[in-house]
Amino acid sequence: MRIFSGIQPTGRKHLGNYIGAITQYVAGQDRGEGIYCVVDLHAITVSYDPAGLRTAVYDTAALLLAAGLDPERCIFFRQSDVPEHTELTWLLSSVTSFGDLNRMHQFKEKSAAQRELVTAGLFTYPVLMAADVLAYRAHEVPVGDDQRQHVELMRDVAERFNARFGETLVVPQVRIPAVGARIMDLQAPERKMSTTSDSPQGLIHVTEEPAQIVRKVRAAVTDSGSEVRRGPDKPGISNLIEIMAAVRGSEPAAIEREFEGSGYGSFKQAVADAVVEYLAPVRERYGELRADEAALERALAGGAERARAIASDTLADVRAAMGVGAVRPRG
Ligand code: AQP
Repeated sequence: MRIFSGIQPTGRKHLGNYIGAITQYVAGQDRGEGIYCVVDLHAITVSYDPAGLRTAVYDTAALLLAAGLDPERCIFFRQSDVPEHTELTWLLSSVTSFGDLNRMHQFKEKSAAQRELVTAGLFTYPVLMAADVLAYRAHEVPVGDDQRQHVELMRDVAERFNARFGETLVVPQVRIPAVGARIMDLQAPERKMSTTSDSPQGLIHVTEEPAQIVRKVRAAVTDSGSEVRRGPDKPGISNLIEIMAAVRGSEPAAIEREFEGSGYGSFKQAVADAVVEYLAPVRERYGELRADEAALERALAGGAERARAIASDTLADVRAAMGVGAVRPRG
């Protein structure tokens, strides 16, 4: 079983990224061959600062290592160090439907939010994401719920490629966690917790100070009732129940039973304490790992070399199947 996922080096990672994606990456190391990358080429599709991008790659790399990725037990690298991703993007763009790209929710949301240039790169972002995964012939893609549509698209791309050029690529399955697939903003629980959100009080960073975490959870928006239960009329409390279940490794129904009759105040305090405890070891390790950029660079470079060996093989098959380039001598 080969598992692949990528994460953007944008800003500080939040609790949604951690629960929805990062914990799945770490668990993937025990279930199969995990291949994970920091997708710096995705990050350049919106306005960004070049110097800040390098720093953000180190921030994200240190966070993933602190969370438990082990370069000895998985392949962990920086996307731009493996140029096969970009070549494969171009080749796959010839089997990607313009109409499908035009229906991507993320493009619609991000292009609407862009104050300056809406780039072609933002539009073709899902093709690069398809190339990331298909280059490794991965079987499974662990992501949060917001990435479901992009994985559907890459499955279509792989199927269309195989139908047109012969069986070459693996059609991957999406893997979305049963609990915590879509952690919502604490201040606006009808929308997902998001890096680019304009409500800093609505998101918890993985490396945030414990006192800040407590303050934000206690200030989370809830409804006027007092019962700790899920419901469409209770998006704020439902979100806190989901967070509590995810950090405890339990089920939302079990959380509802445990906190029946306890009231919002004490429930929020319990959630805050649980989140602080959950993130504390990561925050501590992050501080140590982030301080040594040379070690981070070595880890990423070693991973890129191993990744490239796999991706270049796939690319050679893709080129051959498409009739692109010189005929390959049979080895
Ligand atoms: N709120 C969320 N709940 C659960 N999972 C989430 N993910 C993102 N938000 C939530 C999952 O995190 C992984 C990495 O996402 P990314 O590479 O897109 O990183 P990002 O851009 O920093 O994440 P955001 O917050 O999604 O940013 P914007 O502001 O761009 O919307 C993915 O697997 C994603 O599903």
